[in-house]
Amino acid sequence: MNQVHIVGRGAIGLLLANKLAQHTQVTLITRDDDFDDYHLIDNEKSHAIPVSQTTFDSLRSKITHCIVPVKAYQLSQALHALAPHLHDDANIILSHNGMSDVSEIIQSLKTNQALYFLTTSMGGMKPLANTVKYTGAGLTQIGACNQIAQARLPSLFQGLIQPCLSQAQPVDDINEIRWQKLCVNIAINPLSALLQCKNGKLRAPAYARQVLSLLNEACFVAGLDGVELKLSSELMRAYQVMKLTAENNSSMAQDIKIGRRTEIDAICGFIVSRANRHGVSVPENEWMWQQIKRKERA
Ligand code: KPL
Repeated sequence: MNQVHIVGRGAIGLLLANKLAQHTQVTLITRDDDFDDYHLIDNEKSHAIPVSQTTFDSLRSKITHCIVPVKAYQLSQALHALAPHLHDDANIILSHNGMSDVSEIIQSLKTNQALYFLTTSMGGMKPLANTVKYTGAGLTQIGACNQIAQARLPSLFQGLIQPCLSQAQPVDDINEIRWQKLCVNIAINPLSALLQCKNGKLRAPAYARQVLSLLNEACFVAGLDGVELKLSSELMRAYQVMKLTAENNSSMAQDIKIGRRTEIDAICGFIVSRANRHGVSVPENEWMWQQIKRKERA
């Protein structure tokens, strides 16, 4: 696998760029070329991430492998800009918190363009626009979203992901994995953003009722959507992530702190919209969604 493009310069994009650059030529596609270099801080030590950079306007050749780690609400704009530059056989890897509807994206692809989704619990935060701080290792999972991706997943995994990411695995059912990650984000992100606290603080009994109600509603809605999630397993997963990332500020806590739009629409907002579709109510997710929207507006 000799070249990978990554859209944007978000925390996850830069963490992946740093890992993939060990074996692959990595090019970031950014809106402007403000920065000459990108850095990663790990354990107080900083090094340059060996990547090159381009903009959509300056792209000259077709892209064969592209990672799109942009927020759910930026996805359709990013894919629109990307589409004319994609090779007819391109592999496209999405990665973001929350849920997005991939069926529309799949319909817009050419017959041989493969779509994957990657989720990771690697931790990163950006102290500066061109710098990511590595805040913890975590599992990365990748799965296919369309049939052509299903067929190519083993070779993509062996050629691109496995050599660079030690804690990574290909998965058969990425939809179920996305729901599991959604539950983790529902339990941690909005509460930590409202309280402006580190993830570990949410393990306190004071927040147990809210975490339980949020996840109970999410598991119920998942069931209505045909995805069987056990409340006990999702609670265990969420509390384990709170423990593993105890010293981290969630991405939503950081977004609220610096006045940036959050991913709440694709997290609690997604549960509310699916619940509405099924004619059931999810008051805890609805409340959380509205609280974060209010904070965003403020
Ligand atoms: O995905 C995360 C995020 O911050 O967005 C978690 C898993 C909650 C880690 O902080």
